[in-house]
Amino acid sequence: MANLQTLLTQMEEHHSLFEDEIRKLPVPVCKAFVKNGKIAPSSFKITDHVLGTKDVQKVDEHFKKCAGNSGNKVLEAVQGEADHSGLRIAVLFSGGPAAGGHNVIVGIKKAIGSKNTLLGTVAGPKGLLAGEFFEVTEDAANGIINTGGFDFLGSDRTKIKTDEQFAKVKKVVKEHKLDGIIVVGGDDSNTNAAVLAELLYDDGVKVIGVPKTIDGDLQIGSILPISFGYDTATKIYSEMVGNILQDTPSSRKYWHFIKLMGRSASHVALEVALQTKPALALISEEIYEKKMSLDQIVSNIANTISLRAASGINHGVILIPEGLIEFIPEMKDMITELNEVIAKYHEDLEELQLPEKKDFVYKQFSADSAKLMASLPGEIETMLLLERDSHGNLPVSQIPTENLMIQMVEDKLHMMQKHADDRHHLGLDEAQEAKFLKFKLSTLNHFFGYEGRCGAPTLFDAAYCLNLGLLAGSLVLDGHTCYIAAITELDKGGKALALPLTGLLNIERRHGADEMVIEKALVKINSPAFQFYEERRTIWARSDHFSSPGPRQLWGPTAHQLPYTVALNQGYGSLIFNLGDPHSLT
Ligand code: FBP
Repeated sequence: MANLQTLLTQMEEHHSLFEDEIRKLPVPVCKAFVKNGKIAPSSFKITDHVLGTKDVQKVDEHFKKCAGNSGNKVLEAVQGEADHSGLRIAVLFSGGPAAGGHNVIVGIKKAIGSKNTLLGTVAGPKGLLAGEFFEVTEDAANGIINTGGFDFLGSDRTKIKTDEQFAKVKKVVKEHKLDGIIVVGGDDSNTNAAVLAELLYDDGVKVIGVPKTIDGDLQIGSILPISFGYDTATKIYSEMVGNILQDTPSSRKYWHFIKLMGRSASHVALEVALQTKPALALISEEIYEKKMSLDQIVSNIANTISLRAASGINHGVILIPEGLIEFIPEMKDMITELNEVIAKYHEDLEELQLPEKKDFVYKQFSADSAKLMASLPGEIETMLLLERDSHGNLPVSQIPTENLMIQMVEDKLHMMQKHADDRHHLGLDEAQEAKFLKFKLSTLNHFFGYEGRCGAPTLFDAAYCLNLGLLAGSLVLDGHTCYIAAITELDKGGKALALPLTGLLNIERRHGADEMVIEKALVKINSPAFQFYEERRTIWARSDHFSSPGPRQLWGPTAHQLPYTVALNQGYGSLIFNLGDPHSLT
C-alpha cells in the first residue's frame, strides 16, 4: 500500500490524529486525589452538613438502612491512605450519553488501582440484570482517555423497579462477587442507585452515583454545580448556532427556528443563548411561571420578527427548548392527564394501532384536554402518544415543536400584515410599516440534540469526569454507600464531596403514582444566569448583536472556560475553571 493509504488505515478504529493527540492531553486533578505528586484515592471526613428535602422523614423511613447509616451527612474527600485489595467493582452507564463518561471509568480505574478489579457493565442497567460484565484492563482504560461517547460500555434506560428485577440483581451480585456498583446517570438513574443501595445494603455491596446528563437538570445549588456532559454539549450547540447566526446577516433572508435538546429544563437553551446572543430564546420555566398561553408565545416570536423587519432586518435565530410543550400551562395540564391515562391503560394501549389509540385516549380525556389535543397538528398529536420511557418521561426529542412554532408564527404574521388592528401594538411609523408590509417570512427548522452528546469532552468535562471517577472509586474503596459524587468550588481547585442520596429524594407524581425521586432542577427565573439573559435580551432581539464562540478548544486560552450559567449561578468572578494541577493520564 502507498504511504498515505497505510497512514489512513492506521487511523481507523479511534486512531484519528485528533483522538491520538487528546489521549495525551494532561488533565487537572483536585488536590484530594494527589499524593506525593501522583494520582491516588482519597479518604473521607464526615462534615456537619446534613441534607434533606421536605419529604425527609418519609424518605428516611423508606431507606432505613442507608439513611440510618449516613445520617444524611455530606462527606468531604481528603488526601488519604485507602489501600484495599481484592474488591470487585462494576460500573454502568444509564440513560442518554454525555461527553466525559469514559474519563469517569479512567478515574475509577486509577482510584482502585491494580489490586482491585473493575468490571464494565454491558449496555447499562439491562446488562446488570443480565450479569453481562467484562474486565476493564489497564490497556483498555488507556484507550478511552479523553474520548467522547459511551460506546466503551453502551447504555440503556431500564429502570430497576420490580421484585423480579430486584431478585435478579441480588443473584447477579452474588454470582459475580460484586463489592460495589457505580451508576453513572441522571436524576432518575441516581434515584435508582439509592434504591439499589438500600436493596444491597445487607449484602455489603456499596452503590455510588455519578451525576451525568447533558440536560444540566441534575444540579443542586452550590453542592452540585452541574452534571457532566452539559459543558461539551452546550459548547457544540453554541458553535453550531454561532455559525448559523453568522450566516443570517450574510444571506439576509432566513429565520432559523432551532430546537435544542435538554428534556424538560431549559438550561441548555439558556446557556446557548448566553454564549451566542440570538434574537430570541424561549425559556420554558419563564413561560410556565408567567402562565403564558401558546398564543402569547407565538405573539412574542411574531413581534420580535416584525420589529426587526420594520427596521430592515429580515433574518434571525429563535431558540426553542426541547421540553417547551410540557410547560405551556394549557398543554401541561393536558399532558399530565395523558400521562395518567397512558400509565393506567398501558396494556390496552399497547395492543392498539394509532387511529384506535387516539380514539381510546379521547374517550378517557376531559372535554378541555380533548379540545386542545384535537386543535394540534396531526404529527404533534401522534408524538404525544408515544410510549413513555421506563422512568415515565415523554420522549420530547421526537416532538417537532419547532415546526409547530413555525406554522403558528406564519399564521400570526399573516394576520398582522393583513389587519392594521393586529399590528397596531407594534407602534410602527410610516416608513417602518412599509418595510414590515413588504417583508416575507422565510423559515428553516433545525434540531440540535444528538450531535452534542458524544463529542470529545471539553477540557472541563474531561477533568470533571476524571475527578468524579476518582471520587466514586475512592468512596467504594473506603466502604461508603448511597452517595452521589460531587465536585464544588470549580474556580478554586475543586472540593470533592459525597452527597447522601437519601438527602436528595422527594416525593413526586410520576407515571400515575407518587414516587421518591431526585427533583429535576429547572431554570430558576430569579437565578443570576436567567436575570442576566433577561437584562440583555431586548438588545439582542433588535439588532445583530450575536457572538460566534467557534469550536471548543482543548488547548490554548479558551480551553478553561466554564459554562456561563454555571459561573453566573455559582457567583464566580470569571469564566475560568481551576480543578487543580494538570496530570498526564497515559
Ligand atoms: P438523560 O441524560 O436524562 O438520560 O437524557 C439526555 C437526553 O439527551 C435528553 O436531552 C433527551 O430528551 C433524551 O436524552 C433523548 O434520548 P432518547 O433518544 O433515548 O429519548
